[in-house]
Amino acid sequence: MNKKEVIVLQDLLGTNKKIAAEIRGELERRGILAVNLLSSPGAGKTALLEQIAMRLKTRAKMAVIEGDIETELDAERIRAKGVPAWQITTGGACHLEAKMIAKVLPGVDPDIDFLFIENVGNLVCPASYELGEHLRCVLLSTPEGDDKPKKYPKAFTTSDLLVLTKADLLPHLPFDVEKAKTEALELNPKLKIFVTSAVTGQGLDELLDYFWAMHQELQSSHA
Ligand SMILES: Nc1nc2c(ncn2[C@@H]2O[C@H](COP(=O)(O)OP(=O)(O)OP(=O)(O)O)[C@@H](O)[C@H]2O)c(=O)[nH]1
Ligand SMILES: [Mg+2]
Repeated sequence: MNKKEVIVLQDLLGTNKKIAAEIRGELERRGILAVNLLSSPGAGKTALLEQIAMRLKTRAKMAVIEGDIETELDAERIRAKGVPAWQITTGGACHLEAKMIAKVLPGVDPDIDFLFIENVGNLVCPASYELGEHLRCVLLSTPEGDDKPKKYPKAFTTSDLLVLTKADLLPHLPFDVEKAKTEALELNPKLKIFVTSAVTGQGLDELLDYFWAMHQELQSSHA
């Protein structure tokens, strides 16, 4: 990257950060906790959101913003669970940016408790763009391999939570949960780690309790 390109990128990221801060402020005024989910394609972001939608229904209100390069498929999956969902199609871009969220936000019910944002499937670019989230959650699925934290560090160093997904497949895979946890924590000692399965439901209640506690904390700090 030459000097001019570096300056353009810095400007872009600076503008993005500013818009993200405005979004965060607006969500806090509304008492909404925002969670940005990022992972490689197919790690199970939408499957996790479907499970969250089914479990959260009785105790809270949520909405989802879906990011994909093409199609409305993920938003349709979420709507099928009775949860409002907005689809952003980037038409080629490998990540969501804060200005895309800002466009959708006026249409989102101001009385929800949680806004989940599913980023475009990519373990690299989404890590550089804040979207106004309070929690960034990186997913790593067991078929991807336990070496991914070391190979794609930024997604792990910038996240608050690591969700190891597809735990039901562990008996069939050489994925070492302790190794993945240890190496992720070496990169980011503050990571909260959950081991989950959208098939068996493993770890989902613990994850939801954590989201709920963070929502309560947000509400009490902005009361
Ligand atoms: N065995 C198993 N399969 C899962 C689990 N979670 C998701 N899957 C499967 O993994 C595939 C991808 O899941 P998605 O939820 O679409 O993944 P995604 O991260 O949203 O994918 P993109 O939006 O394309 O990036 C689907 O076939 C799911 O059924 C799980 O916990 N266990
Ligand atoms: Mg998806």
